[in-house]
Amino acid sequence: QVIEGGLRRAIAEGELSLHYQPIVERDDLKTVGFEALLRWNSPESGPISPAIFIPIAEESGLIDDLGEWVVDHALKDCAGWPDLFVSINFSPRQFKRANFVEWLDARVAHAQVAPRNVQIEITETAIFEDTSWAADVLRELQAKGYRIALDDFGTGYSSLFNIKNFSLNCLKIDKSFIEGLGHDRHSAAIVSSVIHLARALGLYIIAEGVETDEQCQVLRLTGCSHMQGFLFGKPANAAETADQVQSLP
Ligand code: G
Ligand code: G
Ligand code: MN
Ligand code: NA
Repeated sequence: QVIEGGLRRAIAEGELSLHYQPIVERDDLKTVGFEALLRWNSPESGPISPAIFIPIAEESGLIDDLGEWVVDHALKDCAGWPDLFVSINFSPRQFKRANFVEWLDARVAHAQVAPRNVQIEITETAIFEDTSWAADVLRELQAKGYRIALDDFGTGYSSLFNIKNFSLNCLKIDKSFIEGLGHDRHSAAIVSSVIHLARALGLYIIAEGVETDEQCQVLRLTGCSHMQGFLFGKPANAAETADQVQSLP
């Protein structure tokens, strides 16, 4: 309740910000997009993680206002970049709002961003609770040109049924699997299988949490198409990101 009141004020009074982390392509490690990561710097408590306040926003209904704030700011920043995509996280409840597609389309049109430069990150729980409805929404979004990425792949109730039956463009392999590359044979086997599966299904892969050269090399050799992690860049604020973008080749 303390957090809820604080969050209401945070939206109104500019305590929120978005940080952007680069997503790079496998061959030349060129940046092709950024994931938007929400930050709340509370005057009383200091930085609070979205892992803590997003669930509270979901329960209290503040998630709609918060989600709108995130989408509008992410799109505004993306509009200033040269042909790079922005990857936006949506919680299950945001994704399930009535008229999600119309709502998003209106924001994207207003920001004058091409749908292909918008990647929608959803988790498995968002789509598997109400599969027929989610399937329709994802199909519609994909038809309009949005990129659909399944976030945290491998950590939830993943089932192969899901990736077969939903309109997806991308699987984001959770960092817990990448962490094990190089010393844990099971992680390596899982990562390699997921990469091959994704390729066979025509999906691209973003390996998350890449921190070492060794992990990067293993991923490249295995055919992973995209990577994200501290090795390529930490999340940086909008101004720093705009500078980074200027100096891209
Ligand atoms: O960046 P960090 O590791 O603190 O993020 C923690 C969690 O919060 C991650 O699961 C991430 O997906 C989620 N998250 C970050 N930004 C947003 C956002 O704008 N919206 C939603 N719904 N989740 C976010
Ligand atoms: O759930 P989601 O995948 O959206 O969360 C992404 C989170 O992972 C962000 O909070 C981001 O700060 C964090 N992250 C990004 N790159 C790395 C990394 O290389 N190592 C670790 N440990 N965390 C990372
Ligand atoms: Mn994510
Ligand atoms: Na993830």
